[in-house]
Amino acid sequence: MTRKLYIRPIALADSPQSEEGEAVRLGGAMVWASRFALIVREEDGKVVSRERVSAAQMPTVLAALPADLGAMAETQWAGLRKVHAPIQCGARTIRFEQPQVMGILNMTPDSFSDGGKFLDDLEIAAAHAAAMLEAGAAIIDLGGESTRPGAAAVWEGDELKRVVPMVERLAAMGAAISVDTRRPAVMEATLAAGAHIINDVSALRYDPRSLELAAGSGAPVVLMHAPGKADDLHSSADFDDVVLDVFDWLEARRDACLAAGIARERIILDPGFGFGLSLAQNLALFNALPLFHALGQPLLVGVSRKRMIGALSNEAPAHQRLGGSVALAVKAMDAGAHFLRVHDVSDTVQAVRVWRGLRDAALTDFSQLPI
Ligand code: 9MG
Repeated sequence: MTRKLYIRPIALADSPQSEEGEAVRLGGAMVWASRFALIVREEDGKVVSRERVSAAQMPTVLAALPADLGAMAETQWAGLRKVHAPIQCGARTIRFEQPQVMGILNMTPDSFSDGGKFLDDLEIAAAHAAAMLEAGAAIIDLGGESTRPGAAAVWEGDELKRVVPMVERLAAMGAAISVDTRRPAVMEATLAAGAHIINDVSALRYDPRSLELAAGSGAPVVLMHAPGKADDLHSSADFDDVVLDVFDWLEARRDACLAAGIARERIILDPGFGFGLSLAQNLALFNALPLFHALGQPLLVGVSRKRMIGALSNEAPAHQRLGGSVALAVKAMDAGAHFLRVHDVSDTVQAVRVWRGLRDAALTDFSQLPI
């Protein structure tokens, strides 16, 4: 790696009429930014310069950069402002101008929050999925293998038995379905059964066949960062700078997927909160979410009921982390996240609606109305 440049939005606004002058819209979401930090770091990971630049100054500043940084900067500047095309999930169209809620359905005995609740009873699981859809979930994310720290790996045959019948039920309901799996055989069988999206917490690294399978399927893929090897996603990493390292990692995985033939419009990126990160690293990454728009892909955030909330709230157990989950969902929306992966769909959808109402009002000119 030679030296690299990053454009991090640092002043966000709820409308283009920012106090600080011209603002640009991030990732086609209802979020604008008027000021940015241009960060340069050397090959050894050291940050060597940081410069504050306004949206209005950006074209001039970028044009004056040396060639090696200029091209990178132009790509990121375009990525930050990219409006993402909707994705089609069967009859459902998922649009990105407002945050979309992805409801979690774990058909596992051991997931950290809802393990064992749905595994043995398809009817209870189907009723829970139907309730999440009715409450406003745009997508159901179905998993048959727990990704919590220390969870035992599942035999592929068992994973298939857990998820395929449920995919068929969800497809019959007309749901948009993503499947949380690391195994190409599970991806293939669930897509054939009616699933639409692959959500792989190993970012298609666990099995080398996944890249080819995903490319051939034409399905959208969620690539999540995890610092560990693909079979140990929770091992911690030695970061130079957690934010910039995760950015580089996601960029490299995105590029590997593009090289394997996955279309750009089908790639969704996810910083992977809670996977192998300390509390301080999770918080730094969360505060830096707007930077990830520079990768030019829709962003997914999964923090629902995670340990970082317990760590900040007197070790509250997973089922008592609703307040923290909604607080982080709102912060993620403020940062322009396109998808929120959550357990508590109706509470999160209510937060999305209130947030959206505020944003709509910020875009409305009330000056002509009587006081
Ligand atoms: C399966 N799973 C658990 N946590 C997750 C997260 O944060 N993101 C994604 N994409 N999947 C997750």
